[in-house]
Amino acid sequence: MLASTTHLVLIPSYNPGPKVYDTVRAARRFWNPVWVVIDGSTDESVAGLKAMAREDANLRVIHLPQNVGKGAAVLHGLDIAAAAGYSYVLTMDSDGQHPADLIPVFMAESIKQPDAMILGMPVFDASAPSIRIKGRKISNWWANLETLWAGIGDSLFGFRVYPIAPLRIIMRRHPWMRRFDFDPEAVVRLSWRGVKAVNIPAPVRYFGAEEGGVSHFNYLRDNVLLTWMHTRLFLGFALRLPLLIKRRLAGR
Ligand SMILES: Nc1nc2c(ncn2[C@@H]2O[C@H](COP(=O)(O)OP(=O)(O)O)[C@@H](O)[C@H]2O)c(=O)[nH]1
Ligand SMILES: [Mg+2]
Repeated sequence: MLASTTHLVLIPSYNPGPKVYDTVRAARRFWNPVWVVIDGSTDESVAGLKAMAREDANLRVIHLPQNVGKGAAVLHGLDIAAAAGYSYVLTMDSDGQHPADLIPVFMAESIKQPDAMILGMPVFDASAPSIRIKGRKISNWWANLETLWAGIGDSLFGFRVYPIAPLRIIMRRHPWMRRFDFDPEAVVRLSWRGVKAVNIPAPVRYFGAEEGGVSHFNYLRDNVLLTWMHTRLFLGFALRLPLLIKRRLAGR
């Protein structure tokens, strides 16, 4: 597969467990190039991923020695991608939960609609913990209110194509968005900047520990973080309300 010069796959990875190798291999099968940002992992994936990159010129592994959080790890990748001339990244998790086979579909949509962000709409199977689905509904409700129902299908799903330039501007201005609060804050703020959301259904899987599933979601810590994030966004929403109403009335 010829390397894209505009779109790359960016995988933030923090102690991802054994599924990381298949995940990266699958991403490479469906896209070229693929970059992994190792976010201060302390497991064997550091050596394992570096070994994979030595065998594959189209897989780049960027190693952050300290854990900085998902948002900060993605931003690190965005800065390097922008310097290398890329305009879009498809972000996906390193733990096998996201459907690598849909990468070409999401990328094609982004190429067709270059002003849009392409968002995965999670299709859950029976493996999804109901508490996570409920929490998601709350975050989605807030994100839709904060954007006056501008079309965000899912606020939290990390399988999506972001335009790099506006996202870097937003992240430089907003020092939060560095951890688990990255994905929802990114879509809401991009929507405020006029970036349209295109939603595409994408299956998501939750693996049990016995299948090699790993999650670093901490129910209390991350829900506090998400609540604080929506409080910030709600204040931003109140300030932008006249603009958002004007846009809605103009049908944009
Ligand atoms: N939770 C967490 N994930 C990180 C961090 N840095 C990078 N990630 C990556 O972000 C993705 C989502 O994290 P995960 O723990 O799987 O969250 P979940 O899928 O919502 O349960 C994975 O690819 C992680 O490897 C970090 O500091 N914390
Ligand atoms: Mg996960």
